[in-house]
Amino acid sequence: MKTLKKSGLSKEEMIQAYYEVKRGRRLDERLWQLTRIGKTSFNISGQGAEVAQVAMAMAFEHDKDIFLPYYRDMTACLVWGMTSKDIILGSFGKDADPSSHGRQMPNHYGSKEHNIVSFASTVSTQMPLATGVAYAAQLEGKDYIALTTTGEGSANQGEVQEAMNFAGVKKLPVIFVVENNNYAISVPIEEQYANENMSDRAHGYGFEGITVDGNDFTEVYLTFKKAVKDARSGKGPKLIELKVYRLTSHSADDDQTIYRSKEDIEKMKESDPIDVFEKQLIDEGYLTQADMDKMDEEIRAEIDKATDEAEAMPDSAPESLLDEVYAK
Ligand SMILES: Cc1ncc(C[n+]2csc(CCOP(=O)(O)OP(=O)(O)O)c2C)c(N)n1
Ligand SMILES: [Mg+2]
Repeated sequence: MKTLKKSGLSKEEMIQAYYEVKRGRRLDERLWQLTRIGKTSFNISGQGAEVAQVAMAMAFEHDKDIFLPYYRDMTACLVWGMTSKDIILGSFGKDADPSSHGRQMPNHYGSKEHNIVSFASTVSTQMPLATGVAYAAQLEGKDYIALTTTGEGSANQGEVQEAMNFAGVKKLPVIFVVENNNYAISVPIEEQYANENMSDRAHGYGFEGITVDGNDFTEVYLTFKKAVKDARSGKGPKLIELKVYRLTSHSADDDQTIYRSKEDIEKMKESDPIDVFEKQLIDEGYLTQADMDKMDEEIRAEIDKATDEAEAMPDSAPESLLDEVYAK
């Protein structure tokens, strides 16, 4: 594992990275809790991928690059500019939900303000859209790039081939990411694909594919920094496979102990990437345990406040049901 120093990030940036990682975890725990007590209907969780998502998102320019995420990318969306309250408003389906005024499925984000394209539950439909966004950048002669993510199971959808093929042909400024967490709901990777690495597929489209340990903050950050530089300078797309953990069940609607061994789950939880990141931060002198405890308290308070405020907001008026669903 690479040291954090090797990332080239300043101390302030590294502390910010930790804040984002921890905020992602605590917010997800809150969303989970809200489903368990029946206050919200659904959660799908990125627990285990926060370190990779922060390292990935920090390599982009959020005020101009366009993010087309999938449902586990909440932590990356936070780095891109969304707030805890934005996310919770969506979960409660409140009128002030910036994604859709409560019309989208919970945990399906988007923010026009922050260059995040709202996604569908229909897996991988964001991939051809990202190719389209990158094609627009090329046609307009602008230097923004598109980042899009999906899961390793969803990477087998037909439209992923279409998205990558066209992006390769036109050398478009798009970065495709597969967050490989070993499972597509209950189906393990041995039953999903026969190639060794998901990233190997990139060669068939004429661009580079890279597999990275998603628990290695510096490695992920530097890989994306290079991919961003290449895409912005006209060198075309990349496919980056992030090997990550899925610490929770697929979503609030299943129980992973039914299809995953106890040992597998225990082993994964023992090597939680946040624990690894915290150890690195302490060993390399960025933060002390006391600093982290204080930050954690502040994050918990921020999320409590966001939850209370979001819950107290009004629902959308029933007569507005079809507003903003169809274009005028
Ligand atoms: C087109 C389509 N087929 C099936 C589903 C049901 N579905 C939702 S998530 C999922 C598994 C996705 O697994 P993976 O791509 O590995 O992503 P992960 O959830 O593991 O991050 C499936 C089959 C769907 N949403 N869309
Ligand atoms: Mg998966």
